[in-house]
Amino acid sequence: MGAIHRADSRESVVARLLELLREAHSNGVELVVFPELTLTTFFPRWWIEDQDEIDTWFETEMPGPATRPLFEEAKKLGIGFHLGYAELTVENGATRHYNTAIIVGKDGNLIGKYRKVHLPGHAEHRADKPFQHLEKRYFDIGNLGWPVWKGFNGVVGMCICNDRRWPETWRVMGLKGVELVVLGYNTPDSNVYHYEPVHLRQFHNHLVMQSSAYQNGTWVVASAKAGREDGFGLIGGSCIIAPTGEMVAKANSEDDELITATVDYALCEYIKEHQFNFAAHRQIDQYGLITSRTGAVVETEN
Ligand code: CDT
Repeated sequence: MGAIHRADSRESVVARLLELLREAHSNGVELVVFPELTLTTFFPRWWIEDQDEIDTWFETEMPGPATRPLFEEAKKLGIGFHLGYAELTVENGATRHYNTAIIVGKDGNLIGKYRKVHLPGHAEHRADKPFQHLEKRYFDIGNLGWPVWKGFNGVVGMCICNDRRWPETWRVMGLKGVELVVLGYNTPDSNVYHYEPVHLRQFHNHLVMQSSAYQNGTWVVASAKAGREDGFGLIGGSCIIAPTGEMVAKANSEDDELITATVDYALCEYIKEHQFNFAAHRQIDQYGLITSRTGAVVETEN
């Protein structure tokens, strides 16, 4: 997806999604992957004090009035889709805000929902910075783990943006036999904490997804927002990665653009049965620290 500005309405975004959906359908596509927080600008870059105003960036129902046309058209065309959005919900009497994604099947029924676990950025206002990254202020940590579902002739899972940088994300799904991970992302072209050249940000984006695809024997479909939203750049670089770690399709624009690939699940077996045959080679008695310790502690043997 190209840029979505602060003033752009959800209706105008959905009109763009519908165009992509129809183009995808005419290309024989079965599943379309839209980005993280598809329906609005990447609002965590803005400091907002008033909770009522913050809540205007969230969806209280899915589908809602603005998104229903997308669900209806997809069902009519018989095409599935993945959509990231900000979810406002009430759980056990408490209001919750999640960075959420769903997969909808070709029959229009919900296949699954995921809520982002690894929220990046900060919670406080950094007034000295040109933009903010306030996911830790605006969202609660996802509480659904990393489920996988049967769908699109394989085993499908999701993660969202910063989750893709963490090997734990992928290994949990890998241990559940995932064959296709779909994810959306909004990665600013500059780092909010320290200088980093754009080429390095794009390199890290692809590096983590290509290595994770290979290490877990899964296809990856990664859908970015790109271009400059109200002057703030996003790296884009949407791509489709095979279980060998090879990139088989990549966006070459910063606008709305369809890229496609045919997913051959036999390639998952090739990796899962040989190099990353978990049952044959994993040594779980050596991995305890991964779930018992959060931060690194220098702990030498001498
Ligand atoms: N949306 C999102 O998760 N973006 C992060 C940026 C991290 S920099 C604070 C990412 O991993 O791309």
